[in-house]
Amino acid sequence: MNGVVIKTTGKRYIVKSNSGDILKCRLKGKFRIKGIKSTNPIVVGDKVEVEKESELWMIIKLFDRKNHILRKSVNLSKKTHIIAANIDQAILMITLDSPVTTTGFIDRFLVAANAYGVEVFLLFNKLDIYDDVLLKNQKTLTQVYQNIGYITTSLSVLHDDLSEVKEIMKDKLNIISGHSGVGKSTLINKLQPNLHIDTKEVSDTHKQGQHTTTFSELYDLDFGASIIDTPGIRGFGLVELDPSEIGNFFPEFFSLKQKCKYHNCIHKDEPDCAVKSALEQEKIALSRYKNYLTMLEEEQEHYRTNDY
Ligand SMILES: Nc1nc2c(ncn2[C@@H]2O[C@H](COP(=O)(O)OP(=O)(O)O)[C@@H](O)[C@H]2O)c(=O)[nH]1
Ligand SMILES: [Mg+2]
Ligand SMILES: [Zn+2]
Repeated sequence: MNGVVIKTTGKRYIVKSNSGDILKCRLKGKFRIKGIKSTNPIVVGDKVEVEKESELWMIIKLFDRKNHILRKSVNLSKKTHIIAANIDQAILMITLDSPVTTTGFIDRFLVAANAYGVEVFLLFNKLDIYDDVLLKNQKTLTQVYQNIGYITTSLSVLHDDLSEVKEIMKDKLNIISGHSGVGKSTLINKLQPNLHIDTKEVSDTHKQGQHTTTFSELYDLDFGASIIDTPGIRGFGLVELDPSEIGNFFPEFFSLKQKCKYHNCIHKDEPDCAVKSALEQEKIALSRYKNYLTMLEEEQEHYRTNDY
């Protein structure tokens, strides 16, 4: 019988079978995923085959993953912790006030999601508290991200109807991210009031260095979507990128790359760079280019310090 892992707690795995049964399972044998040194072999979102063996349900097979997302390495063993697998869409909730979400944060998130092969839905929240200036900034930002192909919605989760959001979430396995205080719990509670999921976050200082004992959980929502709740995780860690790769994860840069004079152009100091000309013609947003340069410099710095 096949199903999806909806919760993991240590050695226990809760699987929802394709016919809707909730099964407590254990792992049969060892599951090693090629190329990943991970602390956890099977995660929420994994598609598995289960079999009953003398009263106990066993996971006997892990099906190939469409993608998986990682948490930043939290210890020195270089092992990674996989948060979830088979994500269809990450919802990035953004507010321009209370709290402020910077374009630096947004663009970094988009690069990570792109590298993981996860689609992103940008949800701007708290429009009810924006003044004219913020509303104008919000419009500009929406335009920037729509122009490069992202789906965006802007609203007040507290006051507005959520049918558009539901439509975008429908038939997908979603994961929700964004700074603490942007309104993630408010959204989930309004989407499904009877869920009572624990959406509170651990404090910022604890979040960074420590290994939190919170576990992700997958919920099926009544309107036909699924959502993964990952307590304490507002973004996801990025596997190290080669500086020359970063531009590939900016879709509007990637589509111009062929026109750069050098095939390995990093769109910085090279002559005849199609990305820089597009920037001069205002076809590429300055904020995107600046955030790209920042990421590039950080990765280059990283490379240097790791160069023994
Ligand atoms: N003004 C306004 N406040 C909101 C809106 N959505 C959420 N909030 C408030 O923002 C605060 C943080 O929301 P919460 O859902 O806990 O954020 P989370 O940390 O992302 O889960 C709460 O006081 C919410 O009532 C909104 O659309 N407008
Ligand atoms: Mg919350
Ligand atoms: Zn270039």
